[in-house]
Amino acid sequence: MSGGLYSMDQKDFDQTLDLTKVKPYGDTMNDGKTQISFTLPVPSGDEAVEAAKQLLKKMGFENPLVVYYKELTEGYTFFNCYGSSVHTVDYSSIHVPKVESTVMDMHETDEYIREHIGRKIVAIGASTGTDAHTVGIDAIMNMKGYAGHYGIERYEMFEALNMGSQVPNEEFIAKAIEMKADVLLVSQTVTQKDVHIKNLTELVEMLEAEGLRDKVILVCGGPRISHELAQELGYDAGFGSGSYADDVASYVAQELARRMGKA
Ligand code: B12
Repeated sequence: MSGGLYSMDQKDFDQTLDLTKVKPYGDTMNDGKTQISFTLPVPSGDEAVEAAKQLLKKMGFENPLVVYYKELTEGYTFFNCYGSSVHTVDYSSIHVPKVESTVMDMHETDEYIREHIGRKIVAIGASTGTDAHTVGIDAIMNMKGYAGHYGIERYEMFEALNMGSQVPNEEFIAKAIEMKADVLLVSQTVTQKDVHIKNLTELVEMLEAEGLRDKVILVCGGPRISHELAQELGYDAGFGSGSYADDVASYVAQELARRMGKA
């Protein structure tokens, strides 16, 4: 007898990809299958599982399934769940603003700077304000680099200073003036209560007050930073998770050359 557990053919499944109505892909096209985890401030037990399922339904997941749950501490339960999303997005209408430059490696960027700018580019970087996270700015600037990408300190055609973390905006600007910096690299990791917006906005306002804003290329970065947000806040460019020194150095070199009329 034909049929049985493994007899279903590909053609039995929905294979229609409509980019105006994209859903999560689990096992087959358009099944909407999604994994989601969260914590509820309730004690572990059957009522907690039921609460998680009801919440998933309200979030737009059909056939909600709690596959794992555990009390984290008294009165708090963590859940791992699956469900099928009923929602879709129109992928074809999406436009994400991006930094417009050609990404080059360290040697290509150094060569580009020699040819188009003819001197070293001075760059200073810091995690500003209250932000104590150093790993992001180090990844971009450190000599040793990050994930196989050398940081800006290693570039022959950059003079780079990494001021570290919790650098007050006043100190950062004073150093920029002293070094006649072409580029300011600002890192912001903590976004609780929008503190990154406050720190980033304050820097722009202070640069404007000093008459320096147009004299520097102002770049920010961090896990919750996008190019769009950076531009909204008055920055020239923003780089989020997964960016490397190559992206930043290439952009800065090309932008400076453009401003000098030498691109
Ligand atoms: C290590 C760490 C710490 C260490 C930092 C030590 C150090 N020397 O840096 C310590 C323990 C000090 C710490 C403290 C805190 N932390 Co912390 N920390 C982390 C952790 C685990 C890793 C961050 C990291 O190093 N990422 C690796 C780097 C390489 O990634 P990245 O920063 O995203 O950088 C990349 C890009 O964003 C970009 N980039 C970053 N900066 C720049 C700058 C420029 C110019 C450019 C172009 C690009 C760029 O390029 C980088 C490379 O691709 C994260 C959780 C996580 N797993 O991410 C939490 C995390 C960032 N911390 C968090 C919090 C809440 C805190 C505290 C407030 C906790 C507390 N209540 O005390 C304090 C804040 C202290 C302060 N005043 O800032 C939250 C932030 C949540 C939020 N949305 O705000 C996170 C996400 C943890 C969490 N899930 O809650 N933390």
